[in-house]
Amino acid sequence: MALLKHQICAVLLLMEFMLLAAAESSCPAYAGVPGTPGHNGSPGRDGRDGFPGPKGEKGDPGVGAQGPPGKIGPPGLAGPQGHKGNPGSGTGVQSALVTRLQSDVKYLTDRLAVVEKVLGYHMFRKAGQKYYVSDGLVGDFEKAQKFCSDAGAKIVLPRSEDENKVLTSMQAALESTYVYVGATDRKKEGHFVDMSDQPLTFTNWKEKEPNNYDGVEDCTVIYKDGVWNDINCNSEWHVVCEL
Ligand code: MFU
Ligand code: CA
Repeated sequence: MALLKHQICAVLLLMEFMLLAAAESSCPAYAGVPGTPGHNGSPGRDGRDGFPGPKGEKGDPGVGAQGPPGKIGPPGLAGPQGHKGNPGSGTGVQSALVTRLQSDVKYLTDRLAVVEKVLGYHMFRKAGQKYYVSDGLVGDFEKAQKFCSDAGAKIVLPRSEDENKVLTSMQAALESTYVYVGATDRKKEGHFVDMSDQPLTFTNWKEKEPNNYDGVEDCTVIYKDGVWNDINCNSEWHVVCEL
């Protein structure tokens, strides 16, 4: 009897299980009361990078610090011979340096004074270490001499082919037929000297000149093409001085 009771119970249990399984799969059932929402999950992983954006506007010029200085340039041409130095006091390198600087400052100060004087003229040209200047004055040789000496200068006298070329270019700019040159033979006919009575170290006489035409030509002029002619000292020509 007890065994039968056990068997019946087992069958009943099996049937209940089967009914429950069938109901769950096919019968509408009451959903029940919703539970409370769960907690937020932890943040997901970072997404991948997006596509590049559009190009921005051009920026303003920078105001950063200046770059480093460039490489040192090639050496310049040799300058003119320096002035005689001051006697040294013999107290070593510093004293020699001061002496050298004093001499350099004097040289530069003197050159600057010349350049500033040159700037006062309407026209000027550099001819080696000299400057040729003109204010467009026209006059006889006496007037030319006075104009130049009043300026602390001398009537122009080219001492080389290069200087002669500089004067020729200046003459073209002045639009003059002749320009007086500082050479005369007033003291000794046929013997041309400079304004300090020294013999000429460079001349550029035109062919058959100087000819002392009519026996009255003791002064010198330069033509537009750069050649020289002796002429009388009373004619009025353009005046150029050298500093
Ligand atoms: C030449 C020059 C003179 C002058 C005369 C008119 O002589 O040497 O200086 O210019 O011409 C023939
Ligand atoms: Ca002549």
